[in-house]
Amino acid sequence: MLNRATEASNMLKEHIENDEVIRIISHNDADGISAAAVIANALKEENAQFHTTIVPRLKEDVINQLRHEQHDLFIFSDMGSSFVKELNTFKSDVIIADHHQVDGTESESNLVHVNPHLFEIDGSKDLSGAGSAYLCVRDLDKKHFAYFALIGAFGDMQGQDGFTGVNKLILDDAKESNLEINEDLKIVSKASEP
Ligand SMILES: [Mn+2]
Repeated sequence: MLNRATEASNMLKEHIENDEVIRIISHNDADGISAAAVIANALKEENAQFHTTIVPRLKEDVINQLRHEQHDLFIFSDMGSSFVKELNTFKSDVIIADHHQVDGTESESNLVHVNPHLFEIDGSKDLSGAGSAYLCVRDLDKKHFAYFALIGAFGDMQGQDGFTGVNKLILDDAKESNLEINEDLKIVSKASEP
């Protein structure tokens, strides 16, 4: 999983060095917005340009619209794993950083697919979309943005009884970057989402 994320980091690095506008598409929930935030903040820190769009769900018409945009790298976060077949046909590079179910489609060489399900990791409890997105920038010396991944995970109702799996690794990154941990009110719960 971490090796796959490193492949994504390397792809990202190459496009940052080429000074391109990197295209980010993400989901409109807490996890998806946190996923876009971690990538956008990482890019901003690298003085890279980016264009982010938040969509309620990825549909074929959205993909077909994006296909005609002149970008060399598209990043789909907290979505995209069920559209590998369509995204394989993009002429540009593509990174998918998702945690939803995968359909078994193999990725073409221009597509890096980061998803816990590909590595038998539970994407409903051990890694969120924001977590997958974080792993894609982690190698760019971005451990101080680990908190976005935890916000995403929590928004996705993961870590209700403590973070486990890859989320735990991310929590350790956050602690390493001096994140303070306090007992406080839960902002979301499985029973209700005030
Ligand atoms: Mn999610």
